Amino acid sequence: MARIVATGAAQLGPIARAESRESVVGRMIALLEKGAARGCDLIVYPELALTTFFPRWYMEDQAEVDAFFERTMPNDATAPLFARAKELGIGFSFGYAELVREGDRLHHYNTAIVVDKEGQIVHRYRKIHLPGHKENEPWRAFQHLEKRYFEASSEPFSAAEAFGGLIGQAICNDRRWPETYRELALRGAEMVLIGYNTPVHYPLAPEHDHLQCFHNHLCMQAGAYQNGMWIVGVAKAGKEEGCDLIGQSCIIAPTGEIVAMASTLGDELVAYECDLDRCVEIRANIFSFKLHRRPEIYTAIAAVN
Ligand code: ING
Repeated sequence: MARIVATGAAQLGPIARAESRESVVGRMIALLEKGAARGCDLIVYPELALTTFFPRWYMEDQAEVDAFFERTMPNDATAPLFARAKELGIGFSFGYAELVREGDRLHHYNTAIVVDKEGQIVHRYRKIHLPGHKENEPWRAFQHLEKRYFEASSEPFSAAEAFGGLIGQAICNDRRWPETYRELALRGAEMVLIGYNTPVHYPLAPEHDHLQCFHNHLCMQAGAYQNGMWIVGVAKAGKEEGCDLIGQSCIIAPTGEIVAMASTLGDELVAYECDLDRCVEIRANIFSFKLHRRPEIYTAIAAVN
C-alpha cells in the first residue's frame, strides 16, 4: 500500500520590487500548469511568494511597509491561482505577508498556507523563528528586518490532514532549528513544506557565505532523516534587487536523500512521487519515538531559560 503525493517544488526566480502581484501570480500559474502536466497533486511555492523580499530595505513609513501585505486570502490578486488550481484539481502552498486585525489590534505575520484540491485553505502557519534585526543597520550591504516588520507567531507548530496524510509547514529560518522538525514529527507530520528566501551573503559571518547552500540542505536533510519526514524546500532564488538569493529547491525523502533538486536560479518546477508510507521505514525503526526516545531526560531542550 502506498500513499503517493505527487509533489512539485515550484521555485521562483527574482521578483522585482515594482513587479505586480498579478504578474507574479501569472508566473505561479505557469508553474502550476507544468505541475499538472506532470501529474502533481501538490505544488509548493516559496516564502513571501507574492512580492520581492522587502525586509532587505529599511522603511519608516508604515503605509509603505503595509503595501507588501495581504489583508485577505484569497484576494483579487491570488484568486486566479486559486481558480486555476481548483480547475486542475491541484493543491498548493505559498507564503505571503499577512496583515490581520484581531480585536482592536493589527498583526503583521510572515505566513504560509496549504490549499487543498477543492480550493479550501486547510492549514495556516505563521513564522515562529524571525531572523535578522529590528533597527536600521546601515553597515550591512542590505538589511534583514524581519524582526521589524513581522510579529513572531505565538502558535505552536502544527500538522493538518491533507493529500491523504499529515502535512506540516515551516518558513525559512525555522528550517535551521532542529526543534522545528521534532515538534512537527511529534505532532504527526509526514511531509513538511518550507519556503525560503536566503541571501548568499550573511553580513554577520561573511566567511560562511560559501556555505549557504551546504547549510540549506544540511538542515533539511538532517530534519528529514532524524524525524522520518518528507521535506519540500522551495526557494525564491536569483539576483533579486541586487541581492543574490540561493536556489537549490529540493524534495527530500525520509531517509534524508535529496530525490529532486532545481538546477537554475529562476522559475523552475521539480517533481517527485512522494510515498508517505515510506516514513515508517524510519519512524518504526531507527527513530521510533516510542521505543527509543527519552523525553524524561531531555529536560534542557524546552526549558525557557
Ligand atoms: N532568511 C534567512 C534564512 O534563515 C539567514 C536568514 C540567511 C539566516 C543566511 C542565516 C544565514 O535562511 C529568512 N527569510 O529566514
